[in-house]
Amino acid sequence: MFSKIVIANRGEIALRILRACRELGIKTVAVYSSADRDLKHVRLADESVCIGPPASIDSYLNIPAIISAAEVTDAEAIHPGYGFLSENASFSEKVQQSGFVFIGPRADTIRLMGDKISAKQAMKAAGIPCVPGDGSPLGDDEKQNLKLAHEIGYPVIIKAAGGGGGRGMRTVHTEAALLNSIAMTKAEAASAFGNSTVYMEKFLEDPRHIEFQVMADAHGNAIHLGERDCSMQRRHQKVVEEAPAPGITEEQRKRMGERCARACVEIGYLGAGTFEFLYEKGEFYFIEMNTRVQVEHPVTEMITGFDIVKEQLRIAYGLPLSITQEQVKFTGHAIECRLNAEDPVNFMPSPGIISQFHMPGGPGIRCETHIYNGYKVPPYYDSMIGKLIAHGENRNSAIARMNTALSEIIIDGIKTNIPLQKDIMNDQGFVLGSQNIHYLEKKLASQQ
Ligand code: MV4
Repeated sequence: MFSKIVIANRGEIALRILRACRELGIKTVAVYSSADRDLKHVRLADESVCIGPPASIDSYLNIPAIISAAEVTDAEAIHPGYGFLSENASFSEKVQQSGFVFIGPRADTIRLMGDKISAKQAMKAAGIPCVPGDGSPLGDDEKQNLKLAHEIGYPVIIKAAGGGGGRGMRTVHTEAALLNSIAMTKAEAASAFGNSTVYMEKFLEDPRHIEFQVMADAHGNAIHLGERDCSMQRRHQKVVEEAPAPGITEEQRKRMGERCARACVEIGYLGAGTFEFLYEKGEFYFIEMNTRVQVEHPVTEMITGFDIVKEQLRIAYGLPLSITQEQVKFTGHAIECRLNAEDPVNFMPSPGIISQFHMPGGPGIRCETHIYNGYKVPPYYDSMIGKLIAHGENRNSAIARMNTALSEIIIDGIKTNIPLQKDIMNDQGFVLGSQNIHYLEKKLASQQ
């Protein structure tokens, strides 16, 4: 195994990676911005290197500083976590060129999936069902574009190849609006992503967001770890995630999971990955692939008993997958509530000092957070300060355990979304399950 790696991230995921390293006997190097000297994982790491001032662009996105940190500490590999440089193909390339291992897929795979058109084409070719629409770049021929939309049928959606995660897209409900919408999306894409390429798809009106977790090694093996439902979201930020997805049958799981794993083998995928689907009227439609470990990976870990982050490290070192598909067993149900330092009503960020923190516990409860008494939540980064995960023998028991944990947890000194999470866990529609991607926003709008 590696003897030392750099953790190129902050907050709860940096601590999660540090814990996996400890279990595997890997020494850790924490890299941190000058606003993050007091992060829990920085204190726990074997070594730490300050990589710049608070602004992400100067620190956690500062490629030369991070690679220098690996050089001066004589580390062998770099784990990017999620966000920041985790899906930056040129970072991964520079890490490799500098003689280090990037803990993630190959640079060309990251690049392939970063372009939503090439991702869709690759997945279509690998037998993954995609949203209707030919998945090729739209040209300048207006007649041709009108014809394509007519064939797909309105409503359609125009998406930027360089977008993803909800950025750079526009829905079109009538023929009269099509050409202007294409022009607008192209112009926005050019300025936001430096790439004006757009494509057209059928717009699905009320799908669920269901994603499959996969892991693939460098020896041609791939497995799936089932699916997660991430439909409870607001403005493309997930709020609650769960596994398994309510109502998805064992046959659907096996069929789609095995297709995703097979696609991984076909494209030479390496490490942990997620296939994002829209799910509507019993059908799955691929939209994007994420080439990183995700915030919501713990719900999959809870129902499989499998450590995704440890496996990422093993795979990056070149070891074969530690289990076969037949050894993957799903037990019970897990729910994750994201904990954000924000106003629960108007969602404004709420940085500041945590005057008091009590971690909840009990059977089936897992709390992934870097906060502690007296920790100061800086204003410079994402407002997520942790995640509460509840596992139970079934969905109702997971919800009951989450409710217990939410009533126990104390985070004082800053505003958090804990009141919102309590509200969601007691919402009739949430308790019923299987709600679509618009459910939470509609609920919040009705409460205004
Ligand atoms: C869609 C869609 C409906 N139809 N594509 C938003 C994020 C990005 N990953 C893709 N997104 C969507 N693509 C088609 N053809 C609706 C969304 C969408 C969405 C998807 C997943 C989770 C939340 C969402 C919220 C709004 C829109």
